[in-house]
Amino acid sequence: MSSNFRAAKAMQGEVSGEGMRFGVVCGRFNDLITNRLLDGVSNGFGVHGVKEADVTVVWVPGAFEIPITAKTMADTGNYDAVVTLGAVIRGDTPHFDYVAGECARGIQDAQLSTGIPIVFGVLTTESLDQALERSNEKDNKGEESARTAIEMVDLLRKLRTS
Ligand code: INI
Repeated sequence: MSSNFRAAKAMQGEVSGEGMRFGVVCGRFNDLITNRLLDGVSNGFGVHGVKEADVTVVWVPGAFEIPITAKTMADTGNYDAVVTLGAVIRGDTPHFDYVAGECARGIQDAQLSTGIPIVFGVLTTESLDQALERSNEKDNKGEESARTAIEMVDLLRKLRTS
């Protein structure tokens, strides 16, 4: 008989952020975009029950500085998850690939080494227009990142206690 894993015991996180504590690391480079991403995070957290008092926002010069800052926040034990926000735009720099690549790698390393979810809310785009399209009121990577952070906190709690 074939198995049906749709019917098997399944787990996923709920998007209910009441009582959760978050760090947000925000890059100042391209702050036109990162402020819009931060607005998205505010909406996402607000809609899902996260209190302003439970969120700490830290600004850093650019995307390259995000991983060490996110890791430092995660290491404190004061946050259930960290959301990172940045905007790396290819047109701005010949070293786009280094900045974007090292930022992504550093964030993944940090979440794996700390065991705290660190969400990749860093836009890597070809143009300012593409970054604007992904940081507006309808489509906002910051809002999506806030939801992802809440869901991952809940999922990892469930997995660790199951
Ligand atoms: N930082 C960004 O966040 N986005 C960029 O597009 C960018 N560009 O284009 O260079 C950028 N550079 C700065 C970098 O993140 C560091 O702050 C800097 O190199 C100092 O370490």
